[in-house]
Amino acid sequence: MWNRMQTFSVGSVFRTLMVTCTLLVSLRLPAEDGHRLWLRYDRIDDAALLAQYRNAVAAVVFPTPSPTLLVARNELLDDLESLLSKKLTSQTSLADNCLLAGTPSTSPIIAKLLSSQYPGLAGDGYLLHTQQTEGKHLLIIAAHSDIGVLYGVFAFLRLLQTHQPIQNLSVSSSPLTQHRILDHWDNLNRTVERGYAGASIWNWHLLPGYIDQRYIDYARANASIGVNGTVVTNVNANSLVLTPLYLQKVRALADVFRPYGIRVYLTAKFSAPVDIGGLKTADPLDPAVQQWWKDKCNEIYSLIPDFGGFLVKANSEGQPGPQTYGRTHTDGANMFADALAPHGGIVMWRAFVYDARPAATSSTSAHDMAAPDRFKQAYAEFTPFDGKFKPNVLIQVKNGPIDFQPREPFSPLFGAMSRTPLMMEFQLTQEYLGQGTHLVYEAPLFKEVLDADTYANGKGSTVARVIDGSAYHFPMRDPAQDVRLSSPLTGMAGVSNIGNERNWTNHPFGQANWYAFGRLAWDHTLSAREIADEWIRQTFSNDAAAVSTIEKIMMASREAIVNYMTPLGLHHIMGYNHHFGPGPWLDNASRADWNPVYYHRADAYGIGFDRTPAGSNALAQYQPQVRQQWLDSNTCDEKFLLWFHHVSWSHKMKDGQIFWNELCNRYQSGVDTVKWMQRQWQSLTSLIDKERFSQVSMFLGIQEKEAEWWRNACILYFQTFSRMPIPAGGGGPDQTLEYYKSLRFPYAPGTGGSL
Ligand code: GCW
Repeated sequence: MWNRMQTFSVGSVFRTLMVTCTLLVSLRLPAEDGHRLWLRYDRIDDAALLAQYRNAVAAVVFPTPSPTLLVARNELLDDLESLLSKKLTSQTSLADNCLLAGTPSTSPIIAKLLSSQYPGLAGDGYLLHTQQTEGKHLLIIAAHSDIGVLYGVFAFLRLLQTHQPIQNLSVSSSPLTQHRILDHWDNLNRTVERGYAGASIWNWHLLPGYIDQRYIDYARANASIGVNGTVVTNVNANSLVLTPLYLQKVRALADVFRPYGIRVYLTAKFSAPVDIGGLKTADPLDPAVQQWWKDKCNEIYSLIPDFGGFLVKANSEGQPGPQTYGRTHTDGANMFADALAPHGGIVMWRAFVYDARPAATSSTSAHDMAAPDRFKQAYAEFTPFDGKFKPNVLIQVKNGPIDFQPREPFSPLFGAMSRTPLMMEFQLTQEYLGQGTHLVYEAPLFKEVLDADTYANGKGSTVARVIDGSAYHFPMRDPAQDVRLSSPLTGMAGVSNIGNERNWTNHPFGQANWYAFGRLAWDHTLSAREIADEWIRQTFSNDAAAVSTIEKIMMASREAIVNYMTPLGLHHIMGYNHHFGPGPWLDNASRADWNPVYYHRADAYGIGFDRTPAGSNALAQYQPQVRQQWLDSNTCDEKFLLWFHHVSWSHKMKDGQIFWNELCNRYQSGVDTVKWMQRQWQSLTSLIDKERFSQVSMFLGIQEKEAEWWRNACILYFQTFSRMPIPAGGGGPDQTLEYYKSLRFPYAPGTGGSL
């Protein structure tokens, strides 16, 4: 060693020093690799505003008797330092223009304020409030709970990052759903089912010894948008995660997340007592099986006292479940509920169930167009059990009846389970929305579902109010008081789009979907536009032209993808298994309801799935007012037309065109919107950092090509039935249908090699 060191020349030492200095300098540059998400906290670039903010926060009083309050204080001080270029420390005595943060137990001023002026502030809600006390101007961030203070800190920082006034604040905000959870479809081998952002961020092999900084960054990002739970494993579950070796790893993650108010949940494979427990059965009514799960829960809680509970996919797509043993969903869910209840855990039991029978023994052969309507199956399986689940069970329902399509009507279950708490499941990862490369802002999709009226308890029983409990437990929330009067279990889940890509989501705009999910789970009354506005300001820039241009792109993007993939109510016509690209011609999957032809039903007469009483009558699963609005093909909202009707190619549309021409025009307009999005983005060259600008430009190029591919392939294929010419005005297909049919993508991402 010594000899080798002796061989260093002065020159090489100098070179090493230079390299080190250059590295240090470049590390200090604001790298825009996207890792910072919406938490950039760059110095306020408006001089007047900067001066105003600096004056407004002259001092900070922030006692920290808990790990969460310590995280909150550090977050506040660090971010203020970078936003304001001003170092603040927490002091003990109040001063003029002082920021005071805490809970009733850390400050008598806060105790008085909460009881006198905000008596209704709920659980983890927060308030931002300014007042004069003993001649001093105070800016108060307060909550009843420590985590509420952290939420308040992030809300305050959001005001600064989005350049809002902070002189006179009287903001209070409480979450409208209790469980705001990211579902990771991450496997223990680090593949991610339907993941398009690299490998899983959980490095199971190195846990528990190695704590990746990203786990902390992840917790912080989630806390900043109010997410308070994470299911770290795939619903297509692996019992191994419940073994002692893996539970130690899960515990390490839980320890990291705890100060950020994030609980860890696991997926429970129904067959675990057999897989890892040495039992002969996993029958939920067998006392030995029940005891096994109770013991397992005791073991988990001894390691992770705030463990959240289990998410279970049972008797769906090959997963075992209670029906494997001749039992019901209630038997299965309630068994877990009993094991978790003593510890305060919950069960999220998925309603994504469309045929318990394995494909091989299914009666639904590949070509059987009379096979049962998959649309109707979750309702049929679950409504008989309404009111029969234990109180700590939530039924987790996907937003639509089929599977996260670009557009679906809301799942009829939302209007049919008045005695069971239902949890929303949205998909953030873009399995059916252009996967890793298409810019699609999903908040308009989420809002369309949340704002839909189920009429389950009269007009105004929107899906959002079913989810937050207020549709049935009215008056649960008094908006004047911002108070929850009663509290059944409520929740919203988003299937994560996060991977180990440096920028988390691969496409920089994927971050917006993660962000929007958290914000809507907290407050579903926010509009998609408001959320886009605040996300853009924090993520890119407060420049007015940048904000308005990016907002226009985002707001147009969801309708664009509907148009170039599945306009007018088409659904499930993508490639088999990997779900990449168009495949409307596919008809040889092992089950009828895995085939695109089963869904679009194109023939010489027309196209679409008749779900009226003349067809499968799935419409009967909706309340009469909803049914009525979709029942007649002449009055049905055209965006859902082919979801419910088989219409002729010359069906008269509301704008006077025949259906075939409208279909072609929609495909074309989807492509046109993508081209427009590209032009808009190009106008931002000088306003966006180089790295993200060129990344998004390249992705938009891919999106344009794929939009054209979808248009060409679908129009050529459907034309074999309509036998009508493609109307003028649209770009024509540049290849034959045979060419499009011949394309294969054996290594398309997201299947984890498991499909
Ligand atoms: O969307 C479909 C996916 C499957 C997924 C399943 C589910 C996790 O294609 O990959 O499995 O739904 O939600 O269970």
